[in-house]
Amino acid sequence: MNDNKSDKDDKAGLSRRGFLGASAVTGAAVAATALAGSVMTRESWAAAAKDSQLKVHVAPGELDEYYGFWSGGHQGEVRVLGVPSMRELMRIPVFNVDSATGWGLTNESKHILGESAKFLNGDCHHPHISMTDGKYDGKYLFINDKANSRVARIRLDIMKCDKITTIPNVQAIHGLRLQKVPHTKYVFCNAEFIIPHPNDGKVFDLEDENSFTMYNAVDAETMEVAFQVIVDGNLDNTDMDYTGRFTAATCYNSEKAFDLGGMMRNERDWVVVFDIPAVEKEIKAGRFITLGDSKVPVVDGRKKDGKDSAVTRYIPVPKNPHGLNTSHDGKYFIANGKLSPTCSMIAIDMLPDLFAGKLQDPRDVVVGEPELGLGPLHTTFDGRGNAYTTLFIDSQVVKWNIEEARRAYKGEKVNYIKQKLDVHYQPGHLHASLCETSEADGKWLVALSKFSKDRFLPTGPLHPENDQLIDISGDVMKLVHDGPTFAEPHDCIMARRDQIKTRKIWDRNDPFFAPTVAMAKKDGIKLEEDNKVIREGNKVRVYMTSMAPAYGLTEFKVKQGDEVTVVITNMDQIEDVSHGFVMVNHGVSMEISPQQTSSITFVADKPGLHWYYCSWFCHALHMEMVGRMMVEPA
Ligand code: RUQ
Ligand code: CUA
Ligand code: CA
Repeated sequence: MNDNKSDKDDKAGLSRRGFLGASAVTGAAVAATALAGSVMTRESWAAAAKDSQLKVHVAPGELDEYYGFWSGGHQGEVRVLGVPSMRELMRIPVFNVDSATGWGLTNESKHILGESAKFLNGDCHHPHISMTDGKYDGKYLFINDKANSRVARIRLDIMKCDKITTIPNVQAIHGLRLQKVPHTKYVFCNAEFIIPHPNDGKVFDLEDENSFTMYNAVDAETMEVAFQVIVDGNLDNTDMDYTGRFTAATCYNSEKAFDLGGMMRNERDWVVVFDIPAVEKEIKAGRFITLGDSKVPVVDGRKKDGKDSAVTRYIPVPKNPHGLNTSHDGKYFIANGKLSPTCSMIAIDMLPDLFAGKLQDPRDVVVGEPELGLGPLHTTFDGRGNAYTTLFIDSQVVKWNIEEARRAYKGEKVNYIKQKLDVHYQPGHLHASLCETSEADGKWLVALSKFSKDRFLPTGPLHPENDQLIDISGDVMKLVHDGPTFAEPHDCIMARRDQIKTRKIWDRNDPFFAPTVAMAKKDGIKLEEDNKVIREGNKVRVYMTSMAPAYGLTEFKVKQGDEVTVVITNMDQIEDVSHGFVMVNHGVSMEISPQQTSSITFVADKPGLHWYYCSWFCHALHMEMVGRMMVEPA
């Protein structure tokens, strides 16, 4: 133990030694201090967190217990971290362009991006892993793009994006969650903004009944849009239950306003609940429309003359609610009040009665509305009956007991608040290990703080965000790690490492590069052996292999103005021997990992000699892994 009392300790009127001494004798001392509601300083928490910090240290060569998948926000990618070390393991480009892997540059990635390759930006928020029976099955990870209204899928065996879908006739896909039970058949995604239909510039009025937004379901396997549901108001976040029947979404703009003042007018907005089998029934019965040239069935889920639709119910909750979280026990949809200090607990087992018209008032399904603090945004769970909610304005995570909050709502005198922990600062999402599955294990919690202010070395006007790791395995939360991150991990999830199974080298039959394999076949090329140039008019295809430290072709000749496609197949079988291909001064760069085929197309517009080189350090003679393109003048 540290025997030197620091200046800071004195200023804070605290003896770190004394504090640690007490907690060392019995952990209960820490609990008592925290539960008494005393505000703990940075120093005292640091001391209390000492033992937790030991758990965070993953020694060199050791592996983390959890995979963390972080949204890269408006940077457009997904990041893979190890938890609890918080070490960044990998980045998966999705809605961005990436010069290391060539995502957005290679033909394989452009094929996956399709139409949306024209966008160079994205804004992803919500990563979620496919499930079977309410548990992660490790197959796919899905993520939204708010900026260009898209949903992407990542194959977790190779950790590459393999499909991107643009949702038609909507603007800004925000909330995204998956069907949990019996398996992820649908990806549910919220289109946030209300727009006129058709949006052809003739009407700009949001009051019009032809102005609306839609709740969307994407088929997880085909990635085609399965259906859309028109809603009243707008849509923020969403989640699904553990029966496979209901999903719910928050709406902060029940006012259908177009400015800040208008969006805050109502004291209550609502949670809209969707009966998914009922939507499927409507479509089967032909009760749907289509919009524009989209063929996607659209079901109307709005109230008509005060009467509910067949597929939705609107449950009033205060005020501009944001996060929507299903408790891990499947009992509640929890709507986070944002402009109200409360969370609203909706009893999922009462929803069949609500849909059957057996309840007088939709508010009857609200069975708890705990007062938690200022700015509740998102809630997570530890599997032991506690919920944890971020308080954006208070800069805290509040731990509260779910069933006690329900009893308090009935009038019982019970203090459901267990602890408030300062985080730094202004937290948005928070996520506890496995909390969105039935296996919530209550070990780690990450609070994704939007501001870091004074927590790190200054980096100019633009600051990093701060993803803080909190140990929730004991009776009290302990902050154990500050994690600076670049713009902007809205959300993250954690899966046990045994739930993710990755390939070490590519399968030659992988669909990721199947279109390139098909092209080679047409050209009569054996990708694993041939080093050949095929010409078809001014289109030139250069096929070569690579094996450390050499390309199969160290020179090729083309004519100025030719459209050149370089196709490289990496014949190395050894794990980790990735090659690259860069054509100098041509904006050409890509990754070719062991047993992968990658291709990239460019115009040879400059006569002369142009070197190409390997960009991934693969061998002692990596620098020598080069070749020359010779371009004859036109
Ligand atoms: S939302 S900070 Cu984009 Cu996930 Cu709540
Ligand atoms: Cu191949 Cu470096
Ligand atoms: Ca509102």
